[in-house]
Amino acid sequence: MKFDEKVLNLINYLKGKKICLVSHVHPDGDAAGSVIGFYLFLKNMKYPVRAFLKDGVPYQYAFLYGAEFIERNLDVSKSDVCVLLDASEFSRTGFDMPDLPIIRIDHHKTGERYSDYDIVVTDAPATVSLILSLVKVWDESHIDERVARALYTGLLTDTVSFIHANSFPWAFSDALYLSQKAQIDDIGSLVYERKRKSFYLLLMRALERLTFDFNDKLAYTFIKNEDFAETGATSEDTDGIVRHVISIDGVEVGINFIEYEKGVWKVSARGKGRIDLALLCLEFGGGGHRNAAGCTIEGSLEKVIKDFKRAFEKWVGSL
Ligand SMILES: [Mn+2]
Repeated sequence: MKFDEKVLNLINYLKGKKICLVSHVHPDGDAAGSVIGFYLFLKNMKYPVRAFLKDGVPYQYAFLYGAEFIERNLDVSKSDVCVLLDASEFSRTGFDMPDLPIIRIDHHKTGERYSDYDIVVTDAPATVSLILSLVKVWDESHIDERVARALYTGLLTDTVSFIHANSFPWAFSDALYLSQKAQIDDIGSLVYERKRKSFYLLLMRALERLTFDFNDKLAYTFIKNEDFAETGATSEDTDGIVRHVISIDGVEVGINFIEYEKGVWKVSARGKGRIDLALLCLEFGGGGHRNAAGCTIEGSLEKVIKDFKRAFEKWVGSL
């Protein structure tokens, strides 16, 4: 089925329904932007809609109008259908799977199919781009300034300020469209130039621990569970640390191992295109995109790094 047909089908299916929106834990700008943007659009349409993020809206995105309506405890008692945004699997939401039809709107490469109405487009720059395609067809007159600002925030962050390959040319046409709907020139500064002190305290530790391997093709660092308490940082402060690791010239894969829970390490992987990190992370039950992926590995830090390096070694030949 063609993309336009899929969009129309989904709109027809959602029409008249009570809709619940969810996205993943540790939400990034695309998760928060797509949930908030779609929520506000449906509200403008007078739909009964509720939106849930287990970890709430991180402080970087709390400036968005609509952030205050996002709930943290999933309650689907008044919903007919649950739309899963920007997540490859429902389990990524941190909520128990409700007894409702699930529809996935996403651009991650790996993951589950939940219904015939799913819209999964792996070359979309961001999930907000898929939401924008949908709301333009549904009723463009309800894309107001607030909706546009939320969607633009997802677009800006998932393309890392339009430097990622997923920017061309789709993201630029979305950005042009959204800039005509809303004032967006303050959003970059609101997202990127308001880091907390705790972010830098955590970053200092991470940079000090930077380790190189495989002739400097792999660089990694780690955040231990106790680092959070010692620096006053939260999971929101880990966002962006791995960018520093992958920004080093010559490094092909950059990793941040983060111990959110004692003995459970979230592997945040970034690449430059020569290794498919979604497939590499799939070996540990994770997934994502070619150049940005993640997975979880349990055990001591030494074991986790060893396990990851063993998997990495199989791919290093392609470098
Ligand atoms: Mn995304």
